[in-house]
Amino acid sequence: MVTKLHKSMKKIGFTLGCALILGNLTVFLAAKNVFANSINGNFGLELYYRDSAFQCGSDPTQADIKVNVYDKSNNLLTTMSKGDKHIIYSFDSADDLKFTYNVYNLSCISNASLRPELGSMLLDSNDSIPNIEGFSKQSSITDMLVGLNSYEELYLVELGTSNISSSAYDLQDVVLVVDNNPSPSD
Ligand SMILES: [Ca+2]
Repeated sequence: MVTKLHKSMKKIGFTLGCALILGNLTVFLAAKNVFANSINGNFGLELYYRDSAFQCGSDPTQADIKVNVYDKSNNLLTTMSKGDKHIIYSFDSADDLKFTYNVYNLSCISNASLRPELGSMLLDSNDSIPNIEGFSKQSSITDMLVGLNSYEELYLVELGTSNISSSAYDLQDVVLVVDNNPSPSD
């Protein structure tokens, strides 16, 4: 009787122990999932929608472009307007994200149209910035970055044409700056 009870207690203890270990493992895995690995001790990234320049032909009226930020599973993380900064804790690179663009305020594109990305470039801080003039006297990528002290990555977007020899292919229709050292006080 005593032995039987003892065995039952041991079994319960074993089951409880397994449940606790599994519980901890689940918490651990969940934590790993939420916080991306970081080499600098800070988690996540800050997106900064630095600038945009997009217009209809020679009409200098500028588009208002909203940037929708998704993860690779198509979960919408945020929608940004020019000048916005947004910290995302779950990812460490723009490479982990997807973007779509809604265009407003242009005569040649109906309001709120979803505009496809026809070209893009993700640069590290060590990469040289493409030397491309802005279309129809728009600021170039380099102009748009004047005064910016540092960044981890730059995400450059072309929404006008996929023809890389066209003067409209200026990769500054949307310029996103990625900081991998985000601080909530920034
Ligand atoms: Ca442009």
